Amino acid sequence: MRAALLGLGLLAVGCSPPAPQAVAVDVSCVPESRPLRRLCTVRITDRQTGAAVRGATVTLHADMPSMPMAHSVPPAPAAPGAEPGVYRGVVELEMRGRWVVAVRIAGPVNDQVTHTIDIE
Ligand SMILES: [Cu+2]
Repeated sequence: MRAALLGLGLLAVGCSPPAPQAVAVDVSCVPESRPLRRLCTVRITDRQTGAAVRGATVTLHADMPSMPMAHSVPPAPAAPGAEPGVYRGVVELEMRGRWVVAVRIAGPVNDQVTHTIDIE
């Protein structure tokens, strides 16, 4: 009986947004056409099943930690590609130096990871 009640409790917790560790998020960014343009690829997989996470809304928020309030790069959407669970978007950075891209994920899963880009 006690175990059954505990089980119900866990089910109730399951209704809240999943913990950040529910998904694995892999981010890579490569130069694209212009020096300050980066094409970022975000791959989202379910940690438990390894399945690709489809239907997520992914946005890329770039900022320069060393220059608080100095930049306001508009968030760039990362759109789903042909491969399930893979999203791509382009960030336009504004100067050389270290940038941090916050990758925000919403939809079937909610998570945020950061990715550092150094532009020489
Ligand atoms: Cu700057």
